[in-house]
Amino acid sequence: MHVREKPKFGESEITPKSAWLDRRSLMRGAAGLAAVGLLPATARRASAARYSTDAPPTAYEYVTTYNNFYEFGTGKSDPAKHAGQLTTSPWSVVIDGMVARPGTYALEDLVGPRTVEERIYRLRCVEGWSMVIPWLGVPLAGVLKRAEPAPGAKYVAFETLVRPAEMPGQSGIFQVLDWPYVEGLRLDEAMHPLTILATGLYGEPLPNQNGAPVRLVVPWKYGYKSIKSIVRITLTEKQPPTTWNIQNPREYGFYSNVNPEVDHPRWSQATERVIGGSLLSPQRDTEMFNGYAGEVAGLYAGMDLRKFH
Ligand SMILES: Nc1nc2c(c(=O)[nH]1)N[C@H]1C(S)=C(S)[C@@H](COP(=O)(O)O)O[C@H]1N2
Ligand SMILES: [Mo]
Repeated sequence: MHVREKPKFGESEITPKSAWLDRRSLMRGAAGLAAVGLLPATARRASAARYSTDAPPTAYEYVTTYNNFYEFGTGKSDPAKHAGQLTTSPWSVVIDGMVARPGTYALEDLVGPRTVEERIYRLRCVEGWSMVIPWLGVPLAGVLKRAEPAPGAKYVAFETLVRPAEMPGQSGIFQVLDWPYVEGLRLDEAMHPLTILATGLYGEPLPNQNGAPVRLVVPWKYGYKSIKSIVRITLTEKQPPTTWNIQNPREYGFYSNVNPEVDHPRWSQATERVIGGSLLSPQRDTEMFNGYAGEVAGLYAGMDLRKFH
């Protein structure tokens, strides 16, 4: 089950936009990250802004120390403590299954430098908290198109790295999940322009605890759909298995769309605790599809969202 920990944060810790814009340009100047293609091309900003929330981003410190990454333990602070040991370079991703051009792609070939955009998305965890994160990434659609999905392909399956030597949560007696961590989307969800493969946040490469070097971000779904440290993407005809659904099918469905009207069997999903938010109003109302109903509700026209939760 998802372990619901009470956040231990005290004071309000939302970063004013001006402050992180400064921080970002500092980092850009400093590290020459643009050269390795991890920073957004200015020309892409405009299209990226169309999808981004204008809510203030959560402080970098919270984004990178309050994480779920069970390969490194079930505690929120475990990933920040243990993920540093993960080797993330070189990294390649296998794209296979129902595609005309299957293969093993070096990360640099998968995520071309000029296509990286910044998207500010709220990550809404099924446990009832949320953060706003300035991601860097590329639309998944472009990556899939280059592999040329076959006409019969209907779903996309994703797989995380298995490397117990560097992922302490993958061995021992306290494991709650089966490895590899797996996720899936319907092909039309995967091709939606909101869906990205993220390679960075706050203007820098992804910290390991956030899923380095490449993770999925699907902003209208609960956080657990955003699979980290991806090594395989497989196009399939049948709906693929997904980790939390395997673990507890009653509590976690395939779709996992953020929906304030459909409660988790053990708690309400109507509101969420804003990590680092004001102590006076720590909760906000959860929005249908995490605020993207206008963009994605059409994907589910005619479906019973209680049944297909
Ligand atoms: N491989 C893998 N991916 C994962 C998880 C995990 O345990 N393993 N946890 C998920 C959950 S429950 C959430 S809420 C998000 C958290 O992302 P963040 O730590 O970058 O905020 O990652 C998701 N992706
Ligand atoms: Mo989550």
